[in-house]
Amino acid sequence: MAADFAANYRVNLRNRALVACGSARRLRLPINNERAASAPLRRDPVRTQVGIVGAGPAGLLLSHLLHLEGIESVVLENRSRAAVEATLRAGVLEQGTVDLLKATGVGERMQREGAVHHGIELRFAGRGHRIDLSGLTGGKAITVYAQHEVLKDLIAARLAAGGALLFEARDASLCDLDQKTPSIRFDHDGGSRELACDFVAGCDGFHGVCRPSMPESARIEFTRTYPFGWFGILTQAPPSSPELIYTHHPRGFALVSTRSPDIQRLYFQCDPHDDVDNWPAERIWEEFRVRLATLDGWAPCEGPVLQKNIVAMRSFVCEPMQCGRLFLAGDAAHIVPPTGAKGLNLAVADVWLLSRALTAFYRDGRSDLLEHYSETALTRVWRAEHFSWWMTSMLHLFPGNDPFQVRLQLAELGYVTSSLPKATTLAENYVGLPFA
Ligand code: RFL
Ligand code: PHB
Repeated sequence: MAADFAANYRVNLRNRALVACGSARRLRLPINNERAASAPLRRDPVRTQVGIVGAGPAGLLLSHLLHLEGIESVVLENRSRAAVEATLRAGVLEQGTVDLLKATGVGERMQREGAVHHGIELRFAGRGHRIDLSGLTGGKAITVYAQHEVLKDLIAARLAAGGALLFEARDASLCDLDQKTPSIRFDHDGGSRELACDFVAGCDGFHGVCRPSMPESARIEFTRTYPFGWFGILTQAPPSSPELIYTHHPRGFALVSTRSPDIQRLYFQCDPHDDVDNWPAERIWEEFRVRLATLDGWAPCEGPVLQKNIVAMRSFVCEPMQCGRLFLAGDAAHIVPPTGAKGLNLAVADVWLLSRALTAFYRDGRSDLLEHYSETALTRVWRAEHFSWWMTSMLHLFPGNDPFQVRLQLAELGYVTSSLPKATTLAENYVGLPFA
């Protein structure tokens, strides 16, 4: 791989300048990647081109995309492989995410085991209304395939290709982000380590260390915390519906999703401070029965509750998504409430963009895509932020149960399900806008 890289590496970029697009502060940094890719990888590598913090969808996919372009990376993850592969999160993959996973050779099991959905149902006032996603978007669809299955596929692909994934790499800290060679210090296998890189990719999620490593004066953060959470269950039962159901109800939002022919995923809006232990299975099913009921007697298929959890809901964006040689991607830079099913897909779009920019840099000696990474990514991020906020606002019960607001929600739902342009807006955002 180093030889391929050397053949491609035509330009000496020693004095090229990279401009961070921080609105609060602008940094001009010389880039020197002469030593890139030449260091042999030992068990714990000491030198790489791109140091990636976090083995979630963003970090693993970035490492995979860079590998396909002959660019070396090392992924540092503070949890164990088993813990990463067991974390229950997203389920809906946009068309663009599916196409990218397929095109880059990691979509085989997703194609076999994932379920392609061509529509969703919006349910309100006791009636269901189908949004024909494919009909409204020229044939695009979503695929329901659990995030941890995507992670298993990416980890297997990276390991099969000899990729450097260091699990249980603890206490990472970033150094010299404004220097030619930033580095990541961390503990692994009982010792302190240091990884020198050309670039650091901060893919360590909302609670990671990368975003806080940017000086406060170099970033602006936008936050909205919602006064509700989602109570999610996994149940052993056949599907209640062939398509996802997003329900507006006087007692609050409910969502019917799926995982496999035997396992279903359902959510209902709850108090974010509630405790799952307050909810025995019978109480959970009673809540679903009430919220999902239709005038013609629809009821969910029930089964044993295998897992239950509560997630808080927030919108969050950090601007810019770059500081010197640190580039943020995924939840490290932005969070959306899960109502639009956008979080994982945004992480995928970010790292696709970042991989294009890094490839242009290493292969063609162009730094313009890196310079514009933050600005380009944020344009798409804010669109998804708006869509997720809009879906959340339209479907959830807000404190005070203001009848005026409820009437507005019902008017909006009536419009979305009866107007072709409005339904098309929902459909094209839901299946995913183009990556860039
Ligand atoms: P992740 O997945 O949080 O991964 C970050 C990784 O970094 C590690 N880490 C560190 N490693 C080393 N050193 C440190 N100091 C570290 N700090 C953290 C963590 O252990 C972790 O492994 O971020 P990433 O890669 O940006 O991916 C984002 C997605 O996980 C997230 O946006 C989605 O799960 C959101 N989401 C959904 N997105 C969708 O696109 N479609 C959906 O249907 C969907 N449904 C959901 C969701 C999120 C949910 N919850 C739990 C909030 C449903 C739910 C309920
Ligand atoms: C899921 O299946 O976990 C899921 C589906 C749709 C959403 C969020 C989560 O909007």
